[in-house]
Amino acid sequence: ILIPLNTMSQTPPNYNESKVPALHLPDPFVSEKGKLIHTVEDWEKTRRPEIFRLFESEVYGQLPKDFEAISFEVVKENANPFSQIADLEEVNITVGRNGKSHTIRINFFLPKPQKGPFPVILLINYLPNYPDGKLVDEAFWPVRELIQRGLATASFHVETVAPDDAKTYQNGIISTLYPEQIGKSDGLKAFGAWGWAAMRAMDYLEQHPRIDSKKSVLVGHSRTGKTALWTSANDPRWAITYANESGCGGAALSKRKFGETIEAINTRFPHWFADNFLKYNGKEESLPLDQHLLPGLIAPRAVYYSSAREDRWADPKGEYLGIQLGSRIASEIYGKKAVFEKEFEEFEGPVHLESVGYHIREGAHDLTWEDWRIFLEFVEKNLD
Ligand code: GTR
Repeated sequence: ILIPLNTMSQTPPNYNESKVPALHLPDPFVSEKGKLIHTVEDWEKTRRPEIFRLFESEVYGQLPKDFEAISFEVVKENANPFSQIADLEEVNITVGRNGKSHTIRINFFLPKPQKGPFPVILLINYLPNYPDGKLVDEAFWPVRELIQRGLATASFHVETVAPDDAKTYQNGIISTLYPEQIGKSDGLKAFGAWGWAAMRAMDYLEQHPRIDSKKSVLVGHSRTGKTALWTSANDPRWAITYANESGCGGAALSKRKFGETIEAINTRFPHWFADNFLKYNGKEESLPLDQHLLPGLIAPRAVYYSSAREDRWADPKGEYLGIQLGSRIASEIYGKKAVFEKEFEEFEGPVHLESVGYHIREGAHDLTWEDWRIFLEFVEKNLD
C-alpha cells in the first residue's frame, strides 16, 4: 500500500538530519508542579493522568466511554475463505445512547477444530477497497498465518465507525451517538471514534467463550497505528499494542520536524486530531508534550513499533527515539528489562525487550508479512 507523499503544505518537508532542531522534550519523571516521579504510585496517581490529559486535550481529543446498551449479532453475509482451518464470525455490534444506535461490523476468524481459548489479534483496517463487504487482503491481514499459529484474529473497517474523510467523518458514531462532542476544541474526532470501535470489539472478545482476552493484541498501520496507540492509552484491556510505521502523531517525535509535520498532517487530514492540535502547526516547539510520552500511558503493557527505511515521511529515527525514550517508564517505573542500549544508527536486528520492541526493515511504507513475522516473534515472548 503505497501512499503518495503529498507535500502541499506551505513548508517543504525536511529530510536533512542536520536541520533537525535541538530537542527540548518534557521530562516524564517531573510532574507539572515539579515533583520528582519515582514510584508506580507517583506515576499512576500524578504524572500519568497529567500526560493523559495533555494528549487528550492537545492532540487526539476525547474518546467517550459512556453508552447505554450494546448487543452482538452474528450474521452470515460472506463465504468463509479459510473454511478448512478457521471458523468465521461476522458480527454486528450495535451500541445505543440517548435513544439512538449505531452498528459496526467485525469480521472474526477462530482456529478450528480446536476449541480454544485462543489469544486474539485485532487489526484496525482502513484500506480503501475493504470496507466490510470483502473480507480480507491477505498481504495486509495474514489471516491464514495467524490461524496456523493458533491465534484468533478479528478486524473492523474504519468506514463502519467514522468515515476517513474530512467532510463526512461525523456521519457515524460522532453525530449519532456523541453529537455534543461536535465543535469542542478537544472533542471526539476520527481517531477517537476508531479507537472507540476497537473498544467495542474488545467488549465482544471479552465475553467470547473461545477467546482468552487477557492475551489480546491491537494492531494498526500508519493512520490506524496512531489510532491503536491512543486506544491502548484509553483502554487497559490490550496486552500488546503494535503501531507499524505510525509516524507523525503516532510513534515519531513531532519536535524533530522531520518528514511529515503537524502542519502537513492537519492540512491533509483535519478530521483525525482534536482541533486544538491546529495550534501547533509550524510551532512544534510550543507543544507541551511529545510522542515519547505516549508509550508510558500504555506501560507496563507491551508496546511495539516498526519502521521502514524508505518511509522517511514517517521519520524512522523519530519513531525509534519515541520508543527508546518512551520505554523508560517501563524500565524505570515498572522495573522491566526494557532499555534500548543502542543509538538508532548503530543497531541492526530487531530489538525485542521485556514489554517493548522495535524493528526496521528495508523498503517503503506498508504493513508486510515481514513486519508481521518479526512482530509475531515478539508476541510469542510477551504473551504469557
Ligand atoms: C500518509 C499520512 C501519514 C499516514 C499515512 C497512512 O499519507 O501522511 O500520516 O497516516 O498516510 O495512513 O498510510
